[in-house]
Amino acid sequence: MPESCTSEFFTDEAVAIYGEQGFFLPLRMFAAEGVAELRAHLEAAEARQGSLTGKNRSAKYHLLMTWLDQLVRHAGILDAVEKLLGPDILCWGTALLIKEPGDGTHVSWHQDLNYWGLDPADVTTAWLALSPATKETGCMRMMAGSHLVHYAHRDTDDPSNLLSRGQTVADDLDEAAATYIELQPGEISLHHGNMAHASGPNSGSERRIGIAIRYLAAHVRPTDGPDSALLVRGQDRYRNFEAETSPAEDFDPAAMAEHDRVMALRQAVLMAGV
Ligand SMILES: O=C(O)CCC(=O)C(=O)O
Repeated sequence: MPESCTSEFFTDEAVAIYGEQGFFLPLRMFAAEGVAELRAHLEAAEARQGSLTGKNRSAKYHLLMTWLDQLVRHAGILDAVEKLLGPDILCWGTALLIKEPGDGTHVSWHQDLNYWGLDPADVTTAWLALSPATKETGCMRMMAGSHLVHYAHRDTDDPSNLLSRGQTVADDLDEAAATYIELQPGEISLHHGNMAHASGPNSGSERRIGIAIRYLAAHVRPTDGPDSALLVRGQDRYRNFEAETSPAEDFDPAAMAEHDRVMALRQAVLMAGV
């Protein structure tokens, strides 16, 4: 795992900004060599398995690949997350969010906690850019302050929407007020689980590669049936989630069997109420 940069850190002022707007960016985590190393791991996995992206944004690939397991435990990322969630932290999911140039994929306006079955809302996503995330390549857009509001959602049927059920905010949003979450390779943004966010298609000429890591404070509870998570820092005194285990090797048979089992739990949660 590459060294993290120590030149920038998540200051108390930055934490206050996160509290007000529900997101914060950028935090530089990796220098160019670190990004190249992570991207090489990801592209080797794609060469082996085929596309790893698609609609399953909670796919938990960190339970299958050792480099991703190390990334979700990365001290620099966890130091920032700890300032938001406290010392006891679970990783609930990872998603490889890749948009190929011109593939038309996008993400409609949504709030993650509307359908993740988690309470209370002490949930944050660290989104790491491994290529430029810009307006052109389809970076995320966020509505400052929307983490304090609950919007009604409806499901839509759009195959190019990366959300599993095309979940979309049903209320009118003032899209002109949205902030573009532009990131350079090696930078992360952090966003609250209730943040209203979306992203447009990639009209650039290079891949837009993001890795989203979903973190929970250990006191969060699953509300829609049994669920599982991986302890990545501190202690789990609550045991609200079945404990997940890290892979011994990439795609080893035990890890694949465990992944199948916990993804069945997850699928039931994500489809609850459909
Ligand atoms: O990567 C994107 O464009 C959207 C990501 C997203 O919706 C999320 O991380 O919650």
